[in-house]
Amino acid sequence: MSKTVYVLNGPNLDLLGTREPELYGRATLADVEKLCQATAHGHGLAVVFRQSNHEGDIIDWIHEARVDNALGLVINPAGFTTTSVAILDALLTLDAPIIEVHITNIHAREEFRRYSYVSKVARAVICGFGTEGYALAITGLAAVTGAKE
Ligand code: CA2
Repeated sequence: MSKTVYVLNGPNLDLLGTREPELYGRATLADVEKLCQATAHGHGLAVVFRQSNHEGDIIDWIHEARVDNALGLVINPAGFTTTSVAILDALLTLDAPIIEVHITNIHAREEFRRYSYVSKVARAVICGFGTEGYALAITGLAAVTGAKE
């Protein structure tokens, strides 16, 4: 097993910090990447951080995480959460633990946001902590994999 955590972000998260700050906060995706890097380094881990608006990219990166023997995978599937059997199928090929993150509390929003295909295979789900949820996910991964320092 490698010391690398993959952090994958789905559609529209490239807009983080530029639109709807009352919902998603003011941190940009670049800020979130820095937070993930700092948190991972604190546990002696490395991060591969990616975002795409295209489902196939995310599926390819999940395959990459498997080939790379990633320690774990953190994913905010965004709008693909509720629709993507293809992302679920890719995640099913991973042995490493998967942590699902949502910036907002999806259970306190519209009903359609509550159903998640990804939750079927997630070791844990973090939602509602804003972008801090990414740091919590990496610390949680470090704990469950025994990498916590
Ligand atoms: O709360 C989350 O992290 C979500 O995964 C965000 C998704 C939404 O579809 C999920 O239900 C919950 C939306 C991501 C859109 O990101 C934006 C960021 C800034 C401005 C506009 C959109």
